[in-house]
Amino acid sequence: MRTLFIGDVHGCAQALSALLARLDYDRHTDRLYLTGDAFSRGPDPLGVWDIVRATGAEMVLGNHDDWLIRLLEDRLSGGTLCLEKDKDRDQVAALWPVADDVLVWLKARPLFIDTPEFLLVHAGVHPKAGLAGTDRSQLLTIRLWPPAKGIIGPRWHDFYEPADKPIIFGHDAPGGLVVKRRRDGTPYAVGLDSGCVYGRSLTGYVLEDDRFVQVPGWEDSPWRPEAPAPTAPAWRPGGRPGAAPLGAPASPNG
Ligand SMILES: [Mn+2]
Repeated sequence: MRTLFIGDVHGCAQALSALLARLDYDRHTDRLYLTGDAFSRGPDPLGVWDIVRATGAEMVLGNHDDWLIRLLEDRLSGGTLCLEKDKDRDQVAALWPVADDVLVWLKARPLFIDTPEFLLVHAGVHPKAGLAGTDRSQLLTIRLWPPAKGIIGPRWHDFYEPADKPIIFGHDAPGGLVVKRRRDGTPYAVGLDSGCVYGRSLTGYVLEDDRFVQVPGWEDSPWRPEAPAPTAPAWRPGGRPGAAPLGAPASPNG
């Protein structure tokens, strides 16, 4: 039994499909977890939904998923909220044939998944107070620490004390891939949003093997990166023998 994590897919069904193939994903022997923000912004949210159903993937709720719940509820009750922005309108239109099912599924997504082997959240946790001291908004959107708006500055995980199990998260495409390790080399914080929808890459992580696998993101992405290239994260390819990422771009944020 393997435990697989995949970063923010954002409607990039083709990349998700390619990554599952690269991971040799097998529904019967693998547990699959997504970091949230599955559908929005990208070219094929309906294709992502098909893959979610086919794989039985688990997922924590992301801030875009939270907003999608509002959009779908509004539209299903005759509202026009989704018409205000192109990306919202397109996403709801693509998912409309399965809107009822998607809504039921999204509303059942937890804010965190806490197991003996890992803690999975979308954005992060309060670095001092831990999960118990983290509110809903922080679980969905935290990036910087001390808390601030924007995308430039130290991250919450820069102040996070290693726990007995790794915390896995997404949400921070500007920050890119994050791997923080203890002195013995084992990871205690793993950030998997490598900017798939911005044309960078989609990242998977195999917990038992401490192995990263990447595939190219949305090639025709019209979205510019949210920020200039950030400083390199604590990226250590080959932290263990055989742990080198497959298909990693020349730059961890590339
Ligand atoms: Mn997010």
